[in-house]
Amino acid sequence: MTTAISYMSGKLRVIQGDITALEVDAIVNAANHSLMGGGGVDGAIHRAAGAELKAACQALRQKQWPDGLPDGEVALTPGFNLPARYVIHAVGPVYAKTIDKSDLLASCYHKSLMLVEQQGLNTIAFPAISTGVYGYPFEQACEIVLSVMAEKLPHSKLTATLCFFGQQDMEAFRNVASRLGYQRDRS
Ligand code: AR6
Repeated sequence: MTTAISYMSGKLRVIQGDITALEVDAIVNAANHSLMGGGGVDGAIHRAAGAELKAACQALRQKQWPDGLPDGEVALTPGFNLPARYVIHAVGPVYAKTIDKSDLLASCYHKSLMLVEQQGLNTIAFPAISTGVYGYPFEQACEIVLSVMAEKLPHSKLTATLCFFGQQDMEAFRNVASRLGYQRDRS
């Protein structure tokens, strides 16, 4: 885990590491429609949370989302064996060159922030949703994330963490933020 860098007067923290290790109120999972787990960060979260997480996701499917969780939608479960109290399962869009799905990716971030606020929570951490198996170009995804955070965080008591798995992703994020004029906080 690297030292965090911060933006937006400390409301947005950016780190490199494993999201399953974070002691925050809620971590966001880059899930799929089925909510039954998968590879990437989804697999890591299910492994670390334990079998109860899958059972909670099955219950969500039965009660609320019988046809699966749609793109851009989010759903809450406990974190079970994770240090995080809750997991927010968000389904990012599969990238397609010819269809603009930026609203669906923004929706994952926006709805996750709304959900933690509704729950009265203060801290939330996100992985880079859709930028792995789902193929969303990393820099485009960073632009979307920054715009949601800049719109939402200044008016909220939340602190959000972006948790990038690789050092290269962390560097790429810093470059995008700098290109778009987001200043790092002075430490
Ligand atoms: N902590 C933080 N970030 C991680 C971790 C981790 N432990 N593991 C991977 N990442 P992906 P998607 C990063 O593929 O593109 C799954 O099978 C990874 O480096 O996990 O939204 C689901 O079930 C990348 O930057 O999610 C879905 O079917 C980011 O997490 C599908 O993949 C997202 O990569 C979702 O694809």
